[in-house]
Amino acid sequence: MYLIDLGIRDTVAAALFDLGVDLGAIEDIEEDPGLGNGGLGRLAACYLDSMAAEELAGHGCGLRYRYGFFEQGIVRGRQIEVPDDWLKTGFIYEFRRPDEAVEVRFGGTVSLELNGKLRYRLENYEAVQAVPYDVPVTGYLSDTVNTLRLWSAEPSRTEFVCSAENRNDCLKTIEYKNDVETITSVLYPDDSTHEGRVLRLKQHYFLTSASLQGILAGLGRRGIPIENLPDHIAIHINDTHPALAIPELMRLLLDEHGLGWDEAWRLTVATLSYTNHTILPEALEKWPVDIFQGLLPRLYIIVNEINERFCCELWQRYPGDWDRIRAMAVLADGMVHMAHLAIVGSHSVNGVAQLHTHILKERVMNNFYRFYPDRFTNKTNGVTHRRWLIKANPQLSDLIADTVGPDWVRFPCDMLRLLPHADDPSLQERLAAVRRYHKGKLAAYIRDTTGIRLDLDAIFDTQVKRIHGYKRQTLNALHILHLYNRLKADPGMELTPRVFMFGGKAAPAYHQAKRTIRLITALAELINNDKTIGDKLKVVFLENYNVSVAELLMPATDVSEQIPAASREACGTSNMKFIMNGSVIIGTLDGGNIEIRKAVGEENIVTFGLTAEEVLAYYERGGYDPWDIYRGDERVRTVLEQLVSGFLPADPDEFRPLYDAFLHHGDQYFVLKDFAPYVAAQKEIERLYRDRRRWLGMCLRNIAHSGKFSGDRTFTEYAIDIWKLRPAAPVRCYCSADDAFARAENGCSLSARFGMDIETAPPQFN
Ligand code: 8GP
Repeated sequence: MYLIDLGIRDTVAAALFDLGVDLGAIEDIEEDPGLGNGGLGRLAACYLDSMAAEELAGHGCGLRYRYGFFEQGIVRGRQIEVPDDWLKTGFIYEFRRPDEAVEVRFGGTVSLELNGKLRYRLENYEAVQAVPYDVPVTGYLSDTVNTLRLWSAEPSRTEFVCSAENRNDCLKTIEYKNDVETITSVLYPDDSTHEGRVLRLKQHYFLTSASLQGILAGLGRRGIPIENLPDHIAIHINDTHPALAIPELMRLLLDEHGLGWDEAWRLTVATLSYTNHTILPEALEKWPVDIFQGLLPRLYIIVNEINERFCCELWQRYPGDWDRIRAMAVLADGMVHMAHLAIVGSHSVNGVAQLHTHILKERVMNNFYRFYPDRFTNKTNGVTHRRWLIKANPQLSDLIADTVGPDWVRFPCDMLRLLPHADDPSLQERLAAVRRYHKGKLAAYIRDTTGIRLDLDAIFDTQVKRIHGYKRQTLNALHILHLYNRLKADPGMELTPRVFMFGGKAAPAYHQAKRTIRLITALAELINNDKTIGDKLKVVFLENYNVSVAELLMPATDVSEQIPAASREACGTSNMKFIMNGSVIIGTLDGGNIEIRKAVGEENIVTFGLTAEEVLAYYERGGYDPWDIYRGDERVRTVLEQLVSGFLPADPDEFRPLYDAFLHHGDQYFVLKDFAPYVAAQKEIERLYRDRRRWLGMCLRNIAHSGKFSGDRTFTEYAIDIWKLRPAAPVRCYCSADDAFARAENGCSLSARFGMDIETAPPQFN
């Protein structure tokens, strides 16, 4: 990306070519820093890219994990986890900054000292050194270089030589050193054990404390009085995990800067804002008080105070309504409720798609919405078209530029100018040639890595994302099994050849997700080796799905599977990356799919299944009876029985828990309920694909409307509505005016740039 941002990639590639070196091969050697897991982390990377491109001073803070998210291997059809040793050959883009190291303190006891003023002091704590490594974030053809600051945990006690006399001290020092290094050793430690949970909390605190200390130190260096903090700094909490930023900022303001509670609280709330990325309870963390208090005793006192004051406010508003107060409290039932803390301590709370925000407001966080109606806003996700289109698909980028002019790179809504040409056969054929080139490239990769050979005329159908029950890779798998059954029963059946591709990692302790991978690999073994069905069906599980694999897949995919149980997927971002590259979505009416459908038009997407309202109504009624479907739909009965009858080339007991989840545990993600509509939608996809002109027109219309889903639009909404950010240099125009201020003054809207209507509060640049 650095070469692209500097505008010299082609020059460097040509120069290397003259030297007999292939730039692409060098790029392939570079490791993807595996510092995130799914869409949440990748989204943050997209926004960093957008902020630098738009010349805004926006930086990221994270942890420099020694081992990134595990590398996935598939051995005998099952996932194995291999440590991701991404630093083994060094990471040349980072700069260690020991001069900016700070100390983070764990455990200890809190005492009060009276020194003119009452102050809390932490004693007998364990000190850890947080050392920043700065990674420059360049912007596309811009002068701005922002920073991604990654903190590494190092021992702060000086080393000493071990001898027979100091053996115990020596052992303690070794233990301490190991404990410290564990803090930033691995992303997502296993939280099924007590030790794992404590480690996660340590990581949360380490990140938030180090980052806040770094930010405040920077403010001090610029000579800015702490009282003016929110005028200069906006701190955004990316999901619930860093919610400790609230009590930690309070601690720094109270204990280090000597402010009073009310002033500190005002500054904290005005500085912090919070995005919620999922309504799944697993991410709305709660910490048992004993763990929290033991590890962070001073923060616990602060959280207690926040809770008491908040509960008093609630009491004034809802006198006597104990149930409501308990449901909203930050501390309740022996737990610290981090999502509650995040809402109470931030001036803005946003969801990541209209439906998701609606669900937060009306259901999951309804109590809070009623209490703080002005805090809640929506910011529908967007992804960087520079990585997902310009880098991943330079051929399509050139085709777009040839058709609409070069400005689309800065003004993604210019892609709308493709619309008048969407039915032009010559443009369609040029697009078809680009797509075929990428299908060939992907097929070569799959041949080299799995030995499976693909027919480029087949429909390339892709589902890549974390493996999770709600994302319903199982629905896709059951449909494949059903298609296979149809082909076996009627070998002459008319069917456009299909390649079903899957990619994604299962969390190490998530056994159902691992079984889902095994189910897919068993299907692949069965189907790919069955000569009687010719090449009509193929199933591929792509090992170790990551950003590099995604860049290969997006441009080569005809059909993108976006099929979560409605209401569960907050937004999704791969849906946006796929449409940018001209894929057609088959999807449920969930998250971002709804807004994509609105943008591209109902005729350019295939949707099916229960709506979010229907799913939520079922949840409220305690679910539905999957046996009704089992009894009423022979196709469902057949595929389910095939899971456990030994029909698949795997131990049938392996799939018994999946079978049980569908039938005996209420099918909580509505896989059986949505099976029939999904089968019908898949037939519709096939019908559309067979009409080549129609299909290529759909692809072009998807590309044309994708500008709205550029991360530049989203992050600009964050910058203007939430962070009240002042650009370091004039923001590149929103409507061909010269800067963001022009937008404020002449009322021109983002719609000119992104081809959409959005509601934004009037910009207030401070
Ligand atoms: C994801 C959402 O699942 C996805 O719909 C959304 O597009 C993406 O965030 C970006 O907004 N959420 C997570 O990855 C997530 O909540 N992860 C936490 C469990 C760790």
